[in-house]
Amino acid sequence: PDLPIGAPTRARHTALTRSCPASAQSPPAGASPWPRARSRASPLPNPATTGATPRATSAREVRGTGDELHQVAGNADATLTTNQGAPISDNQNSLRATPRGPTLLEDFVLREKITHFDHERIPERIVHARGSAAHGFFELTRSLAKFTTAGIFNRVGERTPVFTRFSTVAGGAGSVDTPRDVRGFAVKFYTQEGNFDLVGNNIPVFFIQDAIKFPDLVHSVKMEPDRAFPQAASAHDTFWDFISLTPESMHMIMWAMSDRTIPRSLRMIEGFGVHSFRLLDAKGRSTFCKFHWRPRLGLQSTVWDEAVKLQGADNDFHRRDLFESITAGNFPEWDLAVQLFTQEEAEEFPFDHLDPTKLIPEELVPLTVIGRMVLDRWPDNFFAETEQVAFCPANIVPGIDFSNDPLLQGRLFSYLDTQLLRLGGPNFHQLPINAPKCPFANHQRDGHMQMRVPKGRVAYEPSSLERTDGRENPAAGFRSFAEPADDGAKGRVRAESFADHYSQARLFFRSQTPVEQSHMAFALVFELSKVETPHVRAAIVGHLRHIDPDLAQRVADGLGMDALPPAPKAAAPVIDMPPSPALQIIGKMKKTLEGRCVGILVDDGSDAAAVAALRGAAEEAGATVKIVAPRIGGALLARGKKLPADGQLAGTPSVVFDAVALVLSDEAGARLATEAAAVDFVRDAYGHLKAIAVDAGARAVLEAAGVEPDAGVIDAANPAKFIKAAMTRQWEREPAVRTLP
Ligand code: HDE
Repeated sequence: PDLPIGAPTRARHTALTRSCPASAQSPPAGASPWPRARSRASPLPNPATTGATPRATSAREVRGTGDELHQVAGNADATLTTNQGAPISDNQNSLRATPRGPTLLEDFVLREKITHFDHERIPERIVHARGSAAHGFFELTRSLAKFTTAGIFNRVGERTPVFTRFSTVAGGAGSVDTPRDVRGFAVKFYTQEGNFDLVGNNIPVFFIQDAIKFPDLVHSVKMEPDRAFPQAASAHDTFWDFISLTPESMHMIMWAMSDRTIPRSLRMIEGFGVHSFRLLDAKGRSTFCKFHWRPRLGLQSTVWDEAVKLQGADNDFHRRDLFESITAGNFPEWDLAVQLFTQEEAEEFPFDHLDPTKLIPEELVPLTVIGRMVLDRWPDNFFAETEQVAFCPANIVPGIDFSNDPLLQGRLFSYLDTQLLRLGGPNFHQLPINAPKCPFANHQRDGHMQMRVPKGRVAYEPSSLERTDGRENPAAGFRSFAEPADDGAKGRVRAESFADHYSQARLFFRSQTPVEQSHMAFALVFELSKVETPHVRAAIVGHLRHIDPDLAQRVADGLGMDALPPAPKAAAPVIDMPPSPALQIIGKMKKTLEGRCVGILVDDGSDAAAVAALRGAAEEAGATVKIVAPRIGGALLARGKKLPADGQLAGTPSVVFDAVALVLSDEAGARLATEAAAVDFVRDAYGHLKAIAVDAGARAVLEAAGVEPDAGVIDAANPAKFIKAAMTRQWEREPAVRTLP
């Protein structure tokens, strides 16, 4: 009710606070309208917990020393306390001088809660800020005992716990999951001899040859500093300007412009350790090693238009996909394979394996599968685990060693350095997600956020006073490879063997299928069309001439150039290597629906038997099926029951599926033919080269979408044919839906 100014204060107070549950305890008639601080001594009921009998001691029970502090699983019976353990009586109202008076500084409960909240964010990673992670294990299936003393590569059948984080590189932590970008693929193995971090990417090469260029590369790809856009995109002037002046990036650019950078799922990407590492045997002999992760679900990517539309449909598409598959028990799995080679073999390669812009074709050094990784547990808490995990290429175990790759050498410094800032001090290794799962002991002490309470007077070694935290162990401790020193002179130099920037770019391009080649040309035209500076576009096309003249011409035509720009001088002759089909995606796609998702669009009157048959066939083939309907409550099927929907049509476009089916009555078909979301559902599925099953009623939507039925558009009455088509993309359809350069 409207209250006249100057109305009795009691009435005003009651009216203004009527909706506040705690103040519903209006003072008894005749009592002072102002409850005194004293009256707060008895706890005010929290509407959410009224009725529950708090066990006042339980919060105290979980407190103790050491590790119990980390055990904070939900305890519904616990009394809410401050961080100092003081029980809290009222979590709804701050302490006020009078009910409508100022809040008191004295309110330590309020101040502690707000202070903690104010500090909830830590700096995000400068690169790879957006990531999703999961727990799992690595199981060794083939021993490398001949080459390395590392325990995890010796004991066949042993399962080592892992934590794996996938990430995009350029965007911030809150950016989207599906930009064109490299994906990080970082695995922390909690081995019995310490943590081994394999901090890789989904691309086996990198943009630059020397770590000193990394800040420049990253500054160029990040949003431009004066305007703060574009976020999470390489399609802008500064990136391509830097690239045009950095010919060593050309091989990586070919990968970045391929569909590898627009993956369908994190479960369907490969991972690479990129650099050469060394394996060391008991005698200290070294074998070079490259690490590869191979997804058991096969490789699969989206098409560009689909990746763009996914950004609108679901910012968290990859995170949700990983979460849903793991929580449903469909655990993603990768094989770990190695390429092993000797120094002598390396000397015969037509490139320098220490140059991180080069890969070793599988056809030259075959892959040997040595184990598998299964991700079977989603983290309990995003911040505590996925955000606070700190990977570092320098985390290595006895039996493995670094090579002299200058990019790797720089990385060995960078990660710990950045993590000291990001995680606030030198004790972040004590966080549960980072701590080794084997015993660890040394005399490092103190520092911000020290969680341990070391005992005794000795914090040094050697000591004759008392034996405390550990002694060195020459027999089992980490040893570096006794590499003979090169007799060259010290200097800021780039080895001559790093001079060839185009041959492997050519190898990659020429190893692709024609479809993949045209996607690369398309991506280059798209990205360069976003570049406003003509000389930058011209410079890139100039580089492409060394890689493949036909590619250069197609991109130049796509950009509307009148003539091919001049090619820059190449620092080394470009050589032709035999094509490596292992570098394709299409060649590595698995014809399967396992791990994929099929969407079935239904409405009232859809035929129950047809829906059941399609669903059964898709599930039989290993797919997840989701029902889409105009209303989330579902649809009343003909000759069936009400079928609840998993997604509402407007919020569940076909981009989130691998294949779609439409089962509609004639009336629903006619109605949905005028519904943009339904028409787009079909048009996009068609444009993104997906299999589409339709029944008679749904044909109206097909027509409204202007879709020309082809081999991938299948009668819903034939689920087996639909499933077969759904196991791949309809590549032959592509020329009908878009012009590719
Ligand atoms: Fe990283 N990189 N990087 N990088 N990198 C980081 O470390 C860096 C490189 C990779 O999920 C940072 O903790 C330098 C190659 C992954 O937490 C930082 C150079 C490869 C992740 C850093 C490289 C990677 C990072 C940022 C050039 C593939 C995310 C936050 C010498 C083999 C790990 C952090 C996660 C993260 C530095 C190049 C992979 C700044 C200096 C090559 C997967 O330290």
